[in-house]
This record gives sequence, structure tokens and C-alpha cells, in this order.
Amino acid sequence: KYLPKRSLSVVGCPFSGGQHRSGVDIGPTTLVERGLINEIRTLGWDVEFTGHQAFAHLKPASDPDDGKLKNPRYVSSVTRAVADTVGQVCKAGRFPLIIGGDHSLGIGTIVGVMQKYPDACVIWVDAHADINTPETTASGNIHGCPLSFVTGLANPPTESFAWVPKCLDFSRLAYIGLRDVDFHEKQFILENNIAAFSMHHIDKYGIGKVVDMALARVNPDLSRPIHLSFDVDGMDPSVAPSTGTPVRGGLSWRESMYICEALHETGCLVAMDIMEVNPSLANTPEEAEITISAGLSLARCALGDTLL
Ligand code: Z70
Ligand code: MN
Ligand code: MN
Ligand code: MN
Repeated sequence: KYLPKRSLSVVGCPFSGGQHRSGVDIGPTTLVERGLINEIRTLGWDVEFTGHQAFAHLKPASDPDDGKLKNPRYVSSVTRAVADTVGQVCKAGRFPLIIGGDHSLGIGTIVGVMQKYPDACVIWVDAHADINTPETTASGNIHGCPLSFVTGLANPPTESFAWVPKCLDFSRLAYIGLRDVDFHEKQFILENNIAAFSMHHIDKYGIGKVVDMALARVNPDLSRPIHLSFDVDGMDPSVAPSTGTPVRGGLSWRESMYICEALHETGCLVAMDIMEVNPSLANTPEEAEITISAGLSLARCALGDTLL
């Protein structure tokens, strides 16, 4: 509907500065090594990939905490660069497939997508709500905060993030897969009437109904472009163990793939993030393998790998 031709750019973001565990920066390199580009080409997409984003030069020599926020200048510069890149890809009429890296990158991907599609809705698949403010974050990890920045809940987030525009209304955000939400985050979700479908709702209604209900809330007439931001920790640790914060009781393999397939089927999907793949945290080679396979499969399902 929004993309006349199947053309896509892979935006590889080897970045781990939004949280404290190293290795999530090898997520994108591993996905590409394992054949991501060819798998998407096989689906009939014209795929552009000119190498991963380079962030090392953006790392400041010194980056003291901004209030509680850790690595504030580095995360700010990186997400700002990602916003530029994603904005350019979208404006060129291409689909950005952004592979992380930690979920602080969501600041950049959402700001970039909104430059071209200011009325886009965001489906955020995650165990976590990632909507802490600089005041409510207990960890200081910015990957737990991106949605407070772009929704304007923290407005402006802090001095170091003054460039971030308020670009996502609460009425255009829907969560799927939540099961580890902090006290203040729950209050933000309730106070702002954000569409939030937890694992409880998936158990109760089934994933098919939950995706329909999420779309009914944020995109009732399928008149809005959709940005899918998929944190692999939304999946159950049995199928995506290699991630920084695995949480029991998550989405099954099929429930995860179904979300991607159903959003593809709307014809409204214009951008996708695959975040928090961290092969270096695997306890066994099999754990890395299944998590990488999950990332590849999510991409294929969102890009039209269906029988129907
Ligand atoms: C917690 C925080 C988070 C991912 C952990 C956790 C957030 N709410 N997100 N792992 N991917 O630190 O703010
Ligand atoms: Mn954390
Ligand atoms: Mn997340
Ligand atoms: Mn998460």
C-alpha cells in the first residue's frame, strides 16, 4: 500500500550502549553472516546492504551519567544517526529493516520512520514496556526508556536528548507480549490509555484475536502505516534464549511468527526492528543458533514468506 515496489534497506546497528551487557552489538553482524540478505532476496525483495552502521567515532571520550541515564551522549549520538539513516531510507520509498543492537535504538528508528510517515502506528513486541522516564528508570539503561522519549512522556527527555521530537501519540502505540513491567510503567500505560496486550491476554484470547484487537486500537481502518519493533525477548527463552534479559512465559515460536505474518498481510507495514539478539550470551551453541534462526524467521515472516 505504501511501498509500490518491494525494495528494502538493511540497517545493521551493532550497538550495545543502551544497556550494560556486551555482545548485543554482534547481533546484526551474525544475522547477516547467517544469510539474512539472501533470505530476503529470495522473497522477491530488492535488498540494499552496504555494511553495518559505524558508531565507534560517536563514542565520547568521557560520558558521565545524565541524572540516572548511563552513556547518555553516546546513546544520543548513535540514535540520532540512526534516525537520519532510517529517515533517508523511508523517504527513498524503501523499507528499513533495522537490526540491533539494544532497544535504545528504537528512539532512532521511530524518529526516522515518523519523518516520512508522521501518522504511523507502532507495534512494540517485548516482554518489557521500555517506557521508563529519566526519573523513573531504576537501572539507568536507556533501552528501558525509548518510548518515554518519543511519546513526549519525558518532554524533553534530558539535556542530552534535546533533539528528540515528540512524534508518537499514545493512541498510535500498541504493546504485545508484556510480562515484566515496572511499577511506574504500569501507571503510564493506564494513565495514557496505551493499548497493551500482555501474555495474559494472549493466553485468554489467542494471538490471532490479540493482533486484531491491537490493530483495532491503533489502526482501525488500516489507514496508517505500521512500524513493527520486535524485541526478541518478547519470545519465550526456550526459542530465543540469547538475549540480555530473558523472561519466562513468553511468545511461542508460532505466536511470534504469526504477529509478523499478520502485520505483513495488512499491507501497511513500512518498517521493522529486530532488537536485542545477543549471540554472545548463549550458554551453548544451540542457544545462539535458535536465537539467530528466530531473528531470520521473524524477518522472513514480516516480509511476505507465507504460503497464502
Ligand atoms: C527495565 C529497565 C529492559 C530490555 C530490559 C528493563 C528494560 N524495565 N528492556 N531488557 N530489552 O531497566 O528499565
Ligand atoms: Mn537491563
Ligand atoms: Mn525492548
Ligand atoms: Mn525487552
